[in-house]
Amino acid sequence: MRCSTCDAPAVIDQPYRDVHLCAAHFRASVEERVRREMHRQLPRFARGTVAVALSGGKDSAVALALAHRYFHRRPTVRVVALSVDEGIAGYRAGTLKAARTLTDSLGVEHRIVSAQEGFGTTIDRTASDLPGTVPCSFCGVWRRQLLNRAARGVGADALVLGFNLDDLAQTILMNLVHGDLDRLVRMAPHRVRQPGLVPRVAPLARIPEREVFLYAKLKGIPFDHGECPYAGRAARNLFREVVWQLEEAQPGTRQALLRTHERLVTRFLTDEGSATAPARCRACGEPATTELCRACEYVEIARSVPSAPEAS
Ligand code: Q46
Ligand code: ZN
Ligand code: ZN
Repeated sequence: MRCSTCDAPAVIDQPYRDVHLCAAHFRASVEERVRREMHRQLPRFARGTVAVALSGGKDSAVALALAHRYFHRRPTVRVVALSVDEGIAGYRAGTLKAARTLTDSLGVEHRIVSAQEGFGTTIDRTASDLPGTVPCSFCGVWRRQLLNRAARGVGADALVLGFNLDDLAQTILMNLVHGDLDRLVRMAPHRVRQPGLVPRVAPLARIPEREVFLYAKLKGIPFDHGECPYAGRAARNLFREVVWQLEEAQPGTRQALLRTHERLVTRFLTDEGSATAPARCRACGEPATTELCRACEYVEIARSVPSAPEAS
């Protein structure tokens, strides 16, 4: 296969655009899509702090590398990487190490916050105390809140997330299937400011997962290949499979889901004036749509069962 632009050997095909690209044109196409997306989601951002959520996996590593590339010529913009240690043995230590390798190589400030400090427990402990539950439900909610607090703590004006096109297409489909319009409107990337929430941007929104992986490989961006031991239990797996099958049968499905979402949000904002403004949680003061935020609700559930003694 040859590059559709310059005839050099192709390294990837993009069936949704019906083209093949060589390494140089592929890298340029990723960088240009991310640059445009960053500009669209953070218009005229020339001064302030941008936090980047960095797990140490490929997506967040590429998001940080490209955010650094985008902002590094603007000395008035500070980029800070934020990592969350949820307490997952055999997994998180490796990803945090990769995260540190990347921040050191870029010269980016790096802070780590933990579920233990924030919520007094870990995902491992919760998974063993509540064997019938899906650890990812707790993990996702707690991580979101820890990142929001940490981003506020460093005075961030925006929080960059490594969500790629596949992630977003899956989330959109999940929320549609669950009929959860509120969550559909509130999901990142954020179009309106919500009190107490650092606006989340997703510069990889137009980049399919396999292209993020290839870009990281071609650029030699360090990331950890490990898989979380709880990943097999995630509710998202079904939607990953469904989106993948739809994309195979009908290239461009993921982009179509993204466009549908953008139009729905536009329509919703026009009709309602603004996105649902969250109130504050009565326990922790973080933004919440109910009296008690979901992070605190999960802390109460986790505390309601006596913890098994720690293995030594
Ligand atoms: S870390 Fe947490 Fe993921 Fe592990 S427990 Fe699930 S959500 S799979 S990104
Ligand atoms: Zn080419
Ligand atoms: Zn709360």
